[in-house]
Amino acid sequence: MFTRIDHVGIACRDLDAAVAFYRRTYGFEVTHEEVNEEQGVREAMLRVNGTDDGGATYLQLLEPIREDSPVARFLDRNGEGVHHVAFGTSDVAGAAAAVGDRGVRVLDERPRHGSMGSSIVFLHPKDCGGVLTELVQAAGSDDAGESEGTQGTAV
Ligand code: CMX
Ligand code: CO
Repeated sequence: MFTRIDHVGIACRDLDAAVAFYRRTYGFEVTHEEVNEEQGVREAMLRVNGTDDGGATYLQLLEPIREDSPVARFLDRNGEGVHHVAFGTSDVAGAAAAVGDRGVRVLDERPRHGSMGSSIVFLHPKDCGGVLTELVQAAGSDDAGESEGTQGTAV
């Protein structure tokens, strides 16, 4: 059902400073930057491995764009640090339904828009041993296609 760690999400106060740290310390480069209004973040994706087949792994650096966003609340409570882990799947709707059937609260009724055209769903951290968990279907790796697609059922 899950094929890889898609990314680790890291909350930061200053995205440009965080990007500079990861570049200078590890040599990671930004492959994508965007503002996701719905999620309330400005974000950068830094590719850690080199595959181009939808199976890559990233660090996702997250800076809040408004005070009432999940990342802003996280920073207030915890300061900067690891915010979530994201597992990759080729069918995010099917995977979310399967995990939901196992008693984990799925926070998104239907997949939402994520980084780089992906489709994403979050799971409640209190049902995941304290780890905010995201399920990700990369763009183009689909059984199900766009965010609202549900025809893929293979999990
Ligand atoms: N990791 C682990 N636990 C977390 C957490 C996190 N990132 N964020 C909140 N919690 C915990 C809190 O510590 C709190 O625990 P206690 O009740 O023991 O104090 C509990 O969850 C509720 O926290 P809260 O601050 O009252 O609740 P929020 O209103 O912040 O909601 C959550 C928490 C997970 C439902 C919300 O953050 C959410 O919906 N997240 C999903 C969306 C998201 O995070 N988007 C940004 C990333 C976008 C992307 O990756 O593309
Ligand atoms: Co994420």
